[in-house]
Amino acid sequence: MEKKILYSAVQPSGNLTIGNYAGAIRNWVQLQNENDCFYAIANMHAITVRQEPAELRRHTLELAALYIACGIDPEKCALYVQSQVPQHAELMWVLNTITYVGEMNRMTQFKDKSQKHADNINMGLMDYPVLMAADILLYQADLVPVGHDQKQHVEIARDIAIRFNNRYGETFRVPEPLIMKSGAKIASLQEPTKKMSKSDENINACIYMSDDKDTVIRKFKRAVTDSDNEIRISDEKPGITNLLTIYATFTGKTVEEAEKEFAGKGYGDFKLAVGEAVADALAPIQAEQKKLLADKTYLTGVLASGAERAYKAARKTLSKVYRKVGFYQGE
Ligand code: AQP
Repeated sequence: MEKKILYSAVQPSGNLTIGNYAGAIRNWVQLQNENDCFYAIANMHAITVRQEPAELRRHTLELAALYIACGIDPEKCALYVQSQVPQHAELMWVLNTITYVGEMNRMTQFKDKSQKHADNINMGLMDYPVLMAADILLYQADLVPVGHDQKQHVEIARDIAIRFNNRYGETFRVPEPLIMKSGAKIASLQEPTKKMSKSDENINACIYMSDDKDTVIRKFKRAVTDSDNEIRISDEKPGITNLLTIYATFTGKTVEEAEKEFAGKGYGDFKLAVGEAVADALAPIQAEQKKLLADKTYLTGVLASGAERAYKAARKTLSKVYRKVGFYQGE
């Protein structure tokens, strides 16, 4: 069977949360064995909100090390930094010309981020989904493994691909989102109806991939739940449902199994068990990331060869696009 092409990315816009891990990176590891995968560090997306340059550079390398520490094998896939492959920006420009302002205005993330960063509603923030469409379409991706929050952006990438193909002739493969059953939606520990987000100002709302055991356990102890003391999955119990989801994600059990395991137990014991399961899963990842970060030569080499591999694939698609739209490309 022919291998599928997969594209996915995470922004180096802060310390990663267990939401990014559960919704994205964890799944990439299994997927790399049967597919042709492009896994990027989306630093061009990250600057749509203000970043401290030195921090952005640091977060970029930390994220590369984290990908590998989580089990991404740079021999099996292209692991690279988005800005090192110029075709992302070049294709975005072309796609901008077939995307409507009204469509971008309606995007949930744009609306959320505009509220959150009211003093910096820049063109890039609005154009974020077009850059993401370019990311995906450049590699002719079949599948885009994402968390639930990014589904709308993959859908707009599909619309843009179909529109381009209709206008200029068959050019892009139309991608599908790949949303896993478990862990696709990890909520904030403080406001469990909102998603856990690495840019949340309340550090108690998130478990960061870098949190030590004491911190993890303390944050889970403080997690917002409710007062009825019943551990079960329910829309009326978003806090408890979220903790059950997290526990299931980090132990490899189903949420139903988790629910059974804690039936009749108290919230205190339950929160402690969730904290321990998460901290125990994070410890070896953190140790491996630290080891990798100490070897900058290795990391730089991995990113350079990843960029080269991505560049080759991206150049092919961009050249086809330029031909279709009538751009002069020399002889
Ligand atoms: N809470 C979450 N639950 C499940 N999946 C999640 N993802 C993010 N948060 C959750 C998935 O992580 C991948 C990378 O996300 P991103 O860094 O590109 O941007 P994001 O979705 O905007 O993530 P954050 O953490 O909320 O970042 P900031 O705060 O910088 O905007 C995606 O696959 C996403 O679905």
